[in-house]
Amino acid sequence: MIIPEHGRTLTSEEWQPVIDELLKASHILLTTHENSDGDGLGSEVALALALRSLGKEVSIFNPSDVPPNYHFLKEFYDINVFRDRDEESIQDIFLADLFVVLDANLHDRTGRLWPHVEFARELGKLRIACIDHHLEPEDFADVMVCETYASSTGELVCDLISTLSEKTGKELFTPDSASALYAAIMTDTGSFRFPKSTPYVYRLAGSLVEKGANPEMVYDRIYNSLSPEGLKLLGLSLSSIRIIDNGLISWLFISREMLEQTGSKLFDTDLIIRYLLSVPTVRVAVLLVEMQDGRAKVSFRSRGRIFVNQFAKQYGGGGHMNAAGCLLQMSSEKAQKVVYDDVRKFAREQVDALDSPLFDRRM
Ligand SMILES: [Mn+2]
Repeated sequence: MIIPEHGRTLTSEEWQPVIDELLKASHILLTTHENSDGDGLGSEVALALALRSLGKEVSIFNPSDVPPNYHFLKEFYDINVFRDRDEESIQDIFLADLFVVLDANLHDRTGRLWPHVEFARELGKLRIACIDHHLEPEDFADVMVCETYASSTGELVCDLISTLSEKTGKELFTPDSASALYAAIMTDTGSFRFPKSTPYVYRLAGSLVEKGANPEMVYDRIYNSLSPEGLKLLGLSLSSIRIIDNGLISWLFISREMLEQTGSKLFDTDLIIRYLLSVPTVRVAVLLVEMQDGRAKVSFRSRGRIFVNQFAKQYGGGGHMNAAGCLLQMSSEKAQKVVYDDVRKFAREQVDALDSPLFDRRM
């Protein structure tokens, strides 16, 4: 593994298999994971713009809607939601000769698109590429660039577009694609704070600003985006946060009732989780949201070397060392009970291991 502090870019030989697929294809379909975020959306918009200027037919189809604070990306490129029963959506998959999955490394993260993609693949010509930075990729695509050293998929896509520009002798960055990539990298690094914010990432952000990215607009659109209803939910949530186990864990349950009472939506909860780590003793934060369809959405955050992705994995979820999540197919009452007991045990074990003299702090 590459030492994160130094950052790096892939060599053009390492990109070659992906570039071959991109240049060979004429109709390319891009997608990202369910409950899309800034990294997935910014990456697909930037790549779509670059591929379009190479004369490719490119469409973006996602398994879920674009959250309102990312709507500005739709002004740069059309982002469609894939509808199972919409003939045109399905048609697009069958017309494509390359399907590119961004910011996800498991086939089922593409949600309702997957059965159609699989069918199109069986019928013949559809190839699959995957570009991602999450841990533990599944071998589901024909070509994969899965690099966990990268702060974001945006960082990798930036590298890819630079390599494509070199190979084709065309400048493929525009102010719009630069802003989209800046949004991708900014959101996935927690505004350039997380451990993978290497000197390289800061230089990359600078180079995107040179290419015309607008950091002020991007930040404002993404973070100053609470609706009045969301702000009410924030107030209610802040007073419901529980800090347990001597400040080690922060816990918040957002019920359907809280969402309904404030008139807020599921995406409003995404902006609330950051407050759960605002108490310095907290090492593990848990946000559990009761969804309309009866499932429970659980998000985990951690401080330091605590691998919440490992914890989320036992429930079929995943993510990164400090940010992970899962969807539980059970009532929120049951989910609360299960996760509450498990997370207390997990946090205690993790912290004991970190405090042990056997733990190498240089890691
Ligand atoms: Mn990402």
